[in-house]
Amino acid sequence: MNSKISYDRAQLELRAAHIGVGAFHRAHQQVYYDDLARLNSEDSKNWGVVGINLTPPNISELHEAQGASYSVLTDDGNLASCREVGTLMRVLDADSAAGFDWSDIDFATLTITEKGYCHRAGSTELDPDKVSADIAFPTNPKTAIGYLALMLDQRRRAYGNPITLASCDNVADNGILLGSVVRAYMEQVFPDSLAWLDDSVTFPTSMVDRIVPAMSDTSRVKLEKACGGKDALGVVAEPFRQWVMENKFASNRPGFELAGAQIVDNLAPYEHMKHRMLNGLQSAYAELGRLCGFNSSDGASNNKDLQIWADVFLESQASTLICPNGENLEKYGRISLKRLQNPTIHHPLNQIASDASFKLPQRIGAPAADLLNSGHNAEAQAMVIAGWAIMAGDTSADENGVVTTDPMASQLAMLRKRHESSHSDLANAFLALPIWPERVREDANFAALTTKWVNIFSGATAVERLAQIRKFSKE
Ligand code: NAI
Ligand code: CS2
Repeated sequence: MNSKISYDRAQLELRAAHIGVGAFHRAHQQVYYDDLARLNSEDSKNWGVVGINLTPPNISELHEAQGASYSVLTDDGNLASCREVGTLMRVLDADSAAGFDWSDIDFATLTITEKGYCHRAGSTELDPDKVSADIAFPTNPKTAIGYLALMLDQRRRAYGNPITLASCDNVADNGILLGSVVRAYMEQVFPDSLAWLDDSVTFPTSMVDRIVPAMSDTSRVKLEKACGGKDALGVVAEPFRQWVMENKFASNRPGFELAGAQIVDNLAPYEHMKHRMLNGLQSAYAELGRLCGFNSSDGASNNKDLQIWADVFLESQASTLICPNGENLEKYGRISLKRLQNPTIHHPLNQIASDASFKLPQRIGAPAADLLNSGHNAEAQAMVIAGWAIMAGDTSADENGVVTTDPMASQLAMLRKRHESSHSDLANAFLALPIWPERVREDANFAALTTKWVNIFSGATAVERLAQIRKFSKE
């Protein structure tokens, strides 16, 4: 099926913005905007979006050259469906974004990656070292936080009208985080705008979900063949998508609920469910799957031993959750595993393992702390951390050239080298990183279990590791 743009794009008005026009944005938020335009409903049909990329790649000219539209191919192994998206009206790079007039923008989203918030991993605190250059030269910001603060102070406040800034990144409490780092930055650089900021800008938290692996040459060929032509911005994604947004808006906003999004007062249960079940399993397979010789999510999740382990892991993760309204955690876990088994979404484990220092705190550390606090041993979580300790900082490429990157990569590689002779020291060194909840860092039994699995995994073959994982799952 190939669904072309059916609405009059001349009706679109540049009323929304997005920072971080990556694969996920093009396959997720932008599809909701396009759905609204197709619905042609009076109060939401004309939301057009300006995209801003503050870091490479610069896709502005590509976007313009292909007529400001692109395709999204969704495929679940049974049905492939292609749709054109036309609501991304312009894309600006950092230089052109500096001069962009935000006066007509009511609503903005961000997907700038877990490390784009200039915060301390595992917290919502601004890390001053990561914004020191912007603090020194505030009118020439290089970070998203510096860019937003300058826009709010020098453009938005001047017009006085409120704005909603919604993070859509996979970080814990993403709206609280964005509000915290923007306010901490403005306290130092634009203190006279703080009262206006508190009155006129909101930062709702979102849970966003759709598996959108980085495009490869193979997926690009598949998309262009299925969608009928050259498309440098097209993306391949799974059919599943979900967007749950906190009901906290300062300004006019698109009626995303008309396109199936959920607007809720209590977002946390939805975020924790997704971060700990779907994302938690992805990260668990990124660590354990690679140790057992797999390089993709579907490869690991189709292995019988790792499926049986997933049941144990997901049950322990689910036991730390409050079930969100309308959800069933046991069913959500089954669907999560099924989604990862989708053979058409080749999701490299090295990509999922990237930025683990910013991902594992909410996916593994937080549930482990909750389990320990409720008297459980959190051994499945200890296994994932042990796997990370053995491989963190390893930048070797997989068979498709995909490498794992992490802002802490050199520090982690040094820890591994320094402690390669002692499994206990390696486990304790990783558990001492300031990214984990205190309960995890200080629990002697959890440290002993992490050491146990570092010892089991180190030096063992993939087959031996799988046998040990199978044994654990059956205990
Ligand atoms: P991508 O690599 O295609 O795009 C990354 C985007 O982030 C680019 O537009 C880049 O300009 C921007 N960016 C990167 N580092 C930045 C920084 N330090 N400051 C400002 N902007 C920066 O990645 P993709 O797939 O679009 O994912 C982006 C984020 O979306 C993820 O990190 C995650 O938080 C979130 N997400 C991704 C999902 C996926 O399946 N790919 C699903 C759910 C959420
Ligand atoms: C993945 C996520 O790379 C990763 O960190 O776990 O991008 C995951 O695919 C999405 O959160 C799914 O919504």
